[in-house]
Amino acid sequence: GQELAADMPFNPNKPDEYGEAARTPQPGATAKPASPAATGSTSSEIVQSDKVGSGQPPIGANPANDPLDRVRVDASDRHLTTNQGVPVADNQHSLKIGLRGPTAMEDFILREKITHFDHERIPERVVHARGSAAHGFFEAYEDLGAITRAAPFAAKGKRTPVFVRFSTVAGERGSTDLARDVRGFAVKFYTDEGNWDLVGNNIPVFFIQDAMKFPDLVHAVKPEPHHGMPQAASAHDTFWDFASLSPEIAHMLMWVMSDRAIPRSYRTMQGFGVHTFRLVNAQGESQFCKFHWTPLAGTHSLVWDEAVKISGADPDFHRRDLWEAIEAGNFPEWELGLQVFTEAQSETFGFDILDATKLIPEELVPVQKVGRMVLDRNPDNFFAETEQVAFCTAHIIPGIDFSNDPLLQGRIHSYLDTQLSRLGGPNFHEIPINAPIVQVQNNQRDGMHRQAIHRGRVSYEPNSLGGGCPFQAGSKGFTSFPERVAEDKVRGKPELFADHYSQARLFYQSQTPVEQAHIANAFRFELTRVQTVAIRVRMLALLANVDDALVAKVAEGLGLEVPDPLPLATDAPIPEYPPSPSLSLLARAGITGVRTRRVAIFVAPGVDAAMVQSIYADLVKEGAVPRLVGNLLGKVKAADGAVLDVEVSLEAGPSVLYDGVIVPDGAAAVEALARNAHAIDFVREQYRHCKPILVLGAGEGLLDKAMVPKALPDGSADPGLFIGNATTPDAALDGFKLALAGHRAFVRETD
Ligand code: HDD
Repeated sequence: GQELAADMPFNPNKPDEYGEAARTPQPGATAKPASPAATGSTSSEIVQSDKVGSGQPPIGANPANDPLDRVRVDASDRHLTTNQGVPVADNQHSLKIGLRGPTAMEDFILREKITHFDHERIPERVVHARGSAAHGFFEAYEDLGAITRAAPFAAKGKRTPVFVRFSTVAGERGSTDLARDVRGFAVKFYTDEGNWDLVGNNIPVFFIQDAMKFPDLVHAVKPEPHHGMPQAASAHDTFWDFASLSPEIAHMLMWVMSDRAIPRSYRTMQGFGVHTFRLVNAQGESQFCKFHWTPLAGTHSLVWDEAVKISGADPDFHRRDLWEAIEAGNFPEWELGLQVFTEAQSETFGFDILDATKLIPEELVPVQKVGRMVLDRNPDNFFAETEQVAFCTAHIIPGIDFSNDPLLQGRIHSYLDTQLSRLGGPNFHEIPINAPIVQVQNNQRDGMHRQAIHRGRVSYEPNSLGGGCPFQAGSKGFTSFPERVAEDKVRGKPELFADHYSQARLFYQSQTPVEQAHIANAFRFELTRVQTVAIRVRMLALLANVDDALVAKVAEGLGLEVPDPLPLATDAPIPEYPPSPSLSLLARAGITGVRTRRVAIFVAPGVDAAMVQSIYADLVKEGAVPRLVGNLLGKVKAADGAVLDVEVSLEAGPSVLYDGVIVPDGAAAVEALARNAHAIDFVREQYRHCKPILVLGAGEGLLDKAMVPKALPDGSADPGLFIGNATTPDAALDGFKLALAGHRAFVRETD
């Protein structure tokens, strides 16, 4: 097993962290990672910038990383020092007056170490506290100069460095990755015209329409304030109390109760900028735009029972998955799509494009693919990069502008404001992960933790003593789109914002029956956890405006009658939409093949070693991640006398951590496995969670022991179950791989 595992690819951008190189001390206190060109990295193409301020940093290559080299610290082969650089002889014993006496006040080494430790936490993000991030690049497919002057789209093939952080919303920093929740999808583009942050989610709409309500929403979903429960869960009274009193939430609830809220991986989620933004070209002409990220790996999710169990088996499941995929050289990739439309077009839509609870169906405005994003390097340090990165919706660049979406307008304030307390002051832009790759020059001065050493006596404008510098960039600089506005100052919202249900209905009715069933089950589960019956009833009254079949199913699940629907907030005509297949997760298969799918191959004494080795090698060749799973760690003697290493024990690697299972031939092995409840549970759960199962020769016996049905209830063949004989396993293996690529056989679902 270990020999085969050594064949696995590794991240060529980090050669120092593997094998012999990892044990060889680096020269110098600050080690420069080997350049991508030297390591043969696939992302090493250097594209020279052609925009304002160009000529300075080359764009491309394992981007964003070179500017960070100046702060990367490597202590290999170096002695210990204090923070003042004083060599330390002993930092394991405090300074005492006699070995059994009191500690001396003068022990500055002890005091520095403890003081630093006492202050090493910063406040967690008020939302999206738990996240994982990676470096990579964005590459434009074409020059979009006709519609935007934004730097990343300036030329075909141009690469712009990015840092991307994925997150859950409600849970605290140490909570599980597997909560039913929206996932954050925040992208920082380090462009040659400054940083652009596209701070989106994996769902294209939002819970509320106005930033004014955001604190209410977050207070409702976070743990209840009297006892601090539940952690990372919306299934409690305060959330559903708020939801049932906020009909504008209806559309978002459909998405959050769908499998979108329990992704299989960050690598298999779509991302969305949510709001309508503006694109502005060099002539100052503007169109509206929605941003879409589509994963090449397809859109795949977990099933709820599985998510609950992974929370116990590996609460870092998504973090680990992202990390391991990048380390293994399976760089996750998304395509960026734009929905571009004019103001005149938007007036025909029948909904308001400033309403963040509405999406623009792809049938109405097609998504135009304009580039791809590849994540090819893990951070070196979680705190310095992933924790300290500060995304702000206010960070836009020439060529991109805001719309008047009142949710977006409030966000423009909130993100900058929150960094002041989270990162401790107004100089957070100087923290290396937040620093733009272009030079920053202005007359802002001082403040906590200032790093820059500004030269000269001029820190004001206008000035003559500094020759008028830094001078304004004029037409090359950011210019707000001069939208004409002449209105009364009022608190309120436009009439079209009051249609809360037509797009909720569109989403639900665009789902496949399997997905619809999962949505109904999720409502049932969440509302079952709610203790106040009146809240359950009010939620049903809300759902009664969405879809009759849905509300009937949820009501039945709760043992309640369907109540009268909530009164509508508008009698204006409501748009009717034909179903939009692009809203279904199952509609986006993505790349076919088994790349990055995790497969457990059961081994126990007496297993057919040749079969195991050949299947293992075959799966590795196709980019899958096979693991030899057995009763205990250690050596296993195969039927032919060969010895295999068990890589993971059944106890440490339960079914929910694998996308498929293979039980090879070997009567004695199957007998040994059948005596272990973990093995029986494993096979049963693979079956229950609709995952592909391959049994070969005597391996079939484990299905019998686990009482797994070998056909569907109507007698037809189970499309995810493959039973092959020991001598010619190839056809069954091929079928298994095809099913693994398709992910799940939902026809057998019984939950
Ligand atoms: Fe927000 C963080 C996404 C509405 C206020 N938000 C945050 C992050 C993401 C989003 C991905 C984490 C960024 C990271 O990884 O560091 N938020 C959204 C989306 C929204 C949205 C897609 C609606 C379309 N957010 C929203 C509103 C407000 C905020 C309406 C306030 C008025 N969001 C914040 C915040 C956070 C944040 C409090 C917490 C930590 C941070 O900003 O840096 O400012």
